[in-house]
Amino acid sequence: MKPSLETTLAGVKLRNPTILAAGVLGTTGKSLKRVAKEGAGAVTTKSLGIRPKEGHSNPTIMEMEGGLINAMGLPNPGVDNFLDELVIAKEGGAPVIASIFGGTVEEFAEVAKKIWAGKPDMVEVNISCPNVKEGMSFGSSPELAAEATDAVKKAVKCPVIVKLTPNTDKLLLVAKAVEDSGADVISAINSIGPGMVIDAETGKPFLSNQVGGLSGPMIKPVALRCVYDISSHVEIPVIGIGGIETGLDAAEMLMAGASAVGVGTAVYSRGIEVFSKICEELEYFMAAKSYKSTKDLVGLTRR
Ligand code: RRO
Repeated sequence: MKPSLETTLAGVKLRNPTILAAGVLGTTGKSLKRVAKEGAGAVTTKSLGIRPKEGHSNPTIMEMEGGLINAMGLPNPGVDNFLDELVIAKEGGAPVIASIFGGTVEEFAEVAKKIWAGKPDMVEVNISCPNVKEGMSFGSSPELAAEATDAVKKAVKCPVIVKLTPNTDKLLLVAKAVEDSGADVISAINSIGPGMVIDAETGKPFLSNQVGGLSGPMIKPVALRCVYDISSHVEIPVIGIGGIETGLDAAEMLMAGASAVGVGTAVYSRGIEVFSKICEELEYFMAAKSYKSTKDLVGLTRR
């Protein structure tokens, strides 16, 4: 019998554990629908704020050995302009996760209230953007993280995911604080940084923002460690993100303690087919090792 890839996150059923991570192909309903049709278990929008934002000027992203560095600066159409996009995204048939961002607790609450009108399946609270000042302060303060979580929980009626940053020494305090404030799921990690790339020709930083966040295979060991630590510390499920490109990467992340995996940078390296490829490879690995369900893998490293 084929192994089962189904997974459930806070009552939301996913046909497989791959999730389009926030920030990639997530600014239109059409692209989200396409990713869902390509086989992703769920799709996440680009983080949406209270008003439209252009983001930083180019260059905002650079390919490097082992992944990417980015400082997009939260370019997004604004929550009000995204409600129609959500309708289209849902036509893809996979659960839609709306990622939201706020500069203050009140703004988080306001964006959450607005996005709830579009009935996303889940809301992800981005308290971890390394490229805007406010992003980092929420993600590295247990108190602020708890307040943002609580505000969003009160504004929506669907499960709430909180996305954590690895760029803090308070990771586990933040994880516990958001769980205690009612978060249903934790996702980890956002990009690592800030990092800098210098152009030797000019002697200047490559990115217009000077610094940015690292993603892709180069951050996988950090992501695995964070997911292992977080899932050992809290009861709620974790979505593991960071360097997942193959079925084996996904298996390792599940073993570290994740219940599902986010895929972002690998869309650039393996194409939009990456979701079905990961599932095929994961299924092959599980069959070869006689694992019947993804549940058999979750947290295996700790058992
Ligand atoms: O838009 C960005 O610069 C960005 C965001 Br909001 C985020 O959460 N993580 C990231 O690497 N870039």
